Amino acid sequence: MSKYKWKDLILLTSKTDAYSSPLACLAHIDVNAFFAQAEQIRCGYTKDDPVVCVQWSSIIAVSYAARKYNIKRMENIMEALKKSDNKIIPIHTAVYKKGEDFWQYHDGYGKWNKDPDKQLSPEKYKVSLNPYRREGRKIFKLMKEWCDLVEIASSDEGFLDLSRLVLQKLLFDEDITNFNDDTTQSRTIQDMFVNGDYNLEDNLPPVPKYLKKLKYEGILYAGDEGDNIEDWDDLFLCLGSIIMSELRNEIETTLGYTTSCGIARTKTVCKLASNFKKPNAQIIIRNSKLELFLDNENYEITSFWTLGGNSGKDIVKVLQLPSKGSLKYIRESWPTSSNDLKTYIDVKIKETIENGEPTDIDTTKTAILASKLFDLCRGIWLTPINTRPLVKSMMSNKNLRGNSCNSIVDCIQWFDIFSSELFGRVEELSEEYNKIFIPKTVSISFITNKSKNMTKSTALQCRGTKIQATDISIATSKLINAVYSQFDPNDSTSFFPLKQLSTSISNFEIIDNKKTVIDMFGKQIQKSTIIESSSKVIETNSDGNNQADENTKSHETFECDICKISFNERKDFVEHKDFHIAERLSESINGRSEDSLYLSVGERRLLSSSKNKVIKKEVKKPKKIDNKISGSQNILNFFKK
Ligand code: DCP
Ligand code: CA
Repeated sequence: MSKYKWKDLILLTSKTDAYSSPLACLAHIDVNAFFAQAEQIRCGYTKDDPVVCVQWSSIIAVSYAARKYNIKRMENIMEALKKSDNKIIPIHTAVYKKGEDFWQYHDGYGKWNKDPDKQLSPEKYKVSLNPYRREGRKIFKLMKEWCDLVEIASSDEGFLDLSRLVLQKLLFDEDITNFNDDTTQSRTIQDMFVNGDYNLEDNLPPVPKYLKKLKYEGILYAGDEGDNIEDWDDLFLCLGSIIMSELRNEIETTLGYTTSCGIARTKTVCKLASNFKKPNAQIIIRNSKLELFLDNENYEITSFWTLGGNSGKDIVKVLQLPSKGSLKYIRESWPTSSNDLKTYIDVKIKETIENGEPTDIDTTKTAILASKLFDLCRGIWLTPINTRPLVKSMMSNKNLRGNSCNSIVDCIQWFDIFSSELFGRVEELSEEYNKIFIPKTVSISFITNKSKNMTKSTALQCRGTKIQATDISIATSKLINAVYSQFDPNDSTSFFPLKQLSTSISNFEIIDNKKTVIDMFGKQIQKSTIIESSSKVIETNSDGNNQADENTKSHETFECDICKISFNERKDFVEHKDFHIAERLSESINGRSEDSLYLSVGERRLLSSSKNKVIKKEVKKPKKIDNKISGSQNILNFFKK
């Protein structure tokens, strides 16, 4: 007889509960050196070419071929080139150019290029990660075509619940069912399942001999010479390894990416296992080898991704766990249940607080913590696979250097980029869910020259059936204009140059003709409140205090501070302001002269000192370049490829 019951097997059919079955088969998959591989594939290099992906002067992803030169992430590209005797191949990320609303690659350009015009300075450009998001989406799309439950954990990592796939393979895959050459097995598990001939509390029959002959794909951790399939949990992990090998092969043959993968019963162990051997490998951890894996590979409490930060360190300190062998220590000190561990945690927290030491451990949740630690150190902490949570907000940000944002026009030029980027991301979201997403709120945040953090938000007006980049850029331009107009015009240096600037959109309305939002996202969605069209300024002082201030108090009359005309009706005044904004936007595109109404003090001084020189910008003409993108419309077409 198997030690598992029919109910454990039947649980695998449930998308929501399969993770809690001892027969669950999960996987974690991680793309190797993701950004570097994306560039290697895009530029037609091979896996043996030592490609590195560069952002300004830092290396942000290192291919495995380049790792042979002992190159590390965040290393300076010039030093890395020297270290590798110019063997590594640097490729800069795609960039937006200030004043243009599309990203493109400038291959060959970067810090290492001797021509100063080809060095891609952060003052004039903004990095675009769109190409990696696009590649990531292609990879996840393949995963989702195979598997009914995929959690996108980051841009290049995902968890898969293979439980239904393995069950299906066992019951219906002819390669497996016809594998039966054991005629003494008259009542196979397949027949019993199909005929409903079982009781949930009954133990499963033993794994038939013919199935025990199946071979794992990949590296079986601590695999034995002989019998590696003792019970149904092993068999399911073995079937899972066959499925993941096929899926990873398909990712590599169709998209070009190598991946690393971990296959086990729980997400935490899958994640450790996929990291165990890189690149291009998969590791299977049987339930019977979980503790061996954790102990022999020297994992600690802080090795788990949920405890990798300060919370893990806090636990080790407060519970006075050994810095090495913490998992074995917990297992051996509290062998039977988590209750004693909870008592110990409570005592230690009390001592810590009495000693006046800070701790972030929640004293009201020590039972949950004890149970988590008890299970984690045995490799059986169960966590569900969640489909991606509904996005709440999106941000596009730029850390500004020098004088790269020294006027309202500069702000508008950066806002154009942010708007185009955010528009692209809203489109991606719409494509992913096949719904229309309309952000209802837009905010700008910035840090002034005097290090003042400010955020200002407003309702986002969508003038068509879906949001457009210009809706966002107009709203953000209005916002910055409103804030700037409140600053003392004689003290423009306290405002410009800005040190940081960003746009965020949030409060998404989701439009679907057939389904309600609740149908689509269940409890994840909160009833959205649509913000009134009044603007709200939240200023953060250097001491961190927030001061909220409604800037739309009612007045009897409204006066335009640009042309000094008065209005009795607020709506007429707003319309009039919109006219100025439109005019200002037009100037930002077509150039402006000294007599413009919209010059800051600094700009006016600059223009008059340069003897009526007109700041002239070329009218935007999207360029079309190989594998490069031009214009938001084309970005869309590119995504649809
Ligand atoms: N990334 C980044 N800055 C960081 C971490 C990551 O820009 N501090 C980007 C570049 C990476 C990608 O995210 O290519 C994925 O991050 P990973 O941590 O998965 O690292 P890699 O995929 O590059 O390498 P590995 O093969 O070790 O997973
Ligand atoms: Ca990775």
